[in-house]
Amino acid sequence: MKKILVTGALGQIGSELTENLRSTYGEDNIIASDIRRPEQPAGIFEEIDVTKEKEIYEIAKKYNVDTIIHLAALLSAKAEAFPKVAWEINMGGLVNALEAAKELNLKFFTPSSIGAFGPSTPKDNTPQDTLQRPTTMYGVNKVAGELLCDYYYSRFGVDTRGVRFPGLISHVTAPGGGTTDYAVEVYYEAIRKKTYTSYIAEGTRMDMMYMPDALHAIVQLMEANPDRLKHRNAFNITAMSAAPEHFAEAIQKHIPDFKIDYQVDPVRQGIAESWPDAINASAAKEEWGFEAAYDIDDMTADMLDKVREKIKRNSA
Ligand code: AKB
Repeated sequence: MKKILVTGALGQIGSELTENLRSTYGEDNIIASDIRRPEQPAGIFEEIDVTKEKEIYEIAKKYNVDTIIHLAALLSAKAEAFPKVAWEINMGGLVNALEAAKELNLKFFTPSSIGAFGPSTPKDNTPQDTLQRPTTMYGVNKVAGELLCDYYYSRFGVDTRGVRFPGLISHVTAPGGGTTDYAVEVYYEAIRKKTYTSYIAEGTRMDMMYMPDALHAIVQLMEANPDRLKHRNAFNITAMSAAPEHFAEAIQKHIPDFKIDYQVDPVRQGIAESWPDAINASAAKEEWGFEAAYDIDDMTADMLDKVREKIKRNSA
């Protein structure tokens, strides 16, 4: 990768990835884009509505990029609330981005998710290649997206790559509209109130990952030797399998009087129960050396420090 266009650059992954890529590949080589302009743009920024057929193509051409990292999408709970909009953004945006990559001969990354699995998928040690019959609009989009990326590779030779992200945890930009968002909220509430009411039930395990590992995985996969990639798209990756009480236990090591209670949201609980408990990431390890650096304790120590500093800064 030398010159990269990032869509959805103001989102949870995009905001950190853009900074990370700028420090690795150079400020002038990263074109951030989103549907709205940031309040304080830093570096090159372009407004792109991914659902408009030619907008991605035109900006990619204008800057002569060699790679698109396509992140613009609605997350699972939002997609369930607005299924038709989710189809338009998640699928319409993806096909427009892939078309741009095809026309301009670009490398291409887009994330899939553990949401691409469904209730009939094996729940534990979920294999890389397995049954995928998701029951959410987000899941339908993700499976179709995985297949579409495979198709653009085999039919048109576009160098498409991607991972299935678990829930991502970060202290920089809040996620919005996801099922796993509780795993970010819990840290803010632990610092602010020493208590958190979880909308996901006790005992509900899902795969999770700290954002630095997610960013590293994107770059590592994009720079991987293509000859070693048997799967290319939708690699299972994970750092931990955790339920709300595991976050509480990790937080209590730093804030002993922290308490968690539960007020379950049936929609997000239903989505969570349709996803795997713990996926198997061996294909990503074998084909491009994926490895997560943070477990739940390392992540919790760092999150609590960073969130505490942030809250102090914002209230100063
Ligand atoms: C969500 O909860 O929708 C996302 C995901 C796991 O894809 N964080």
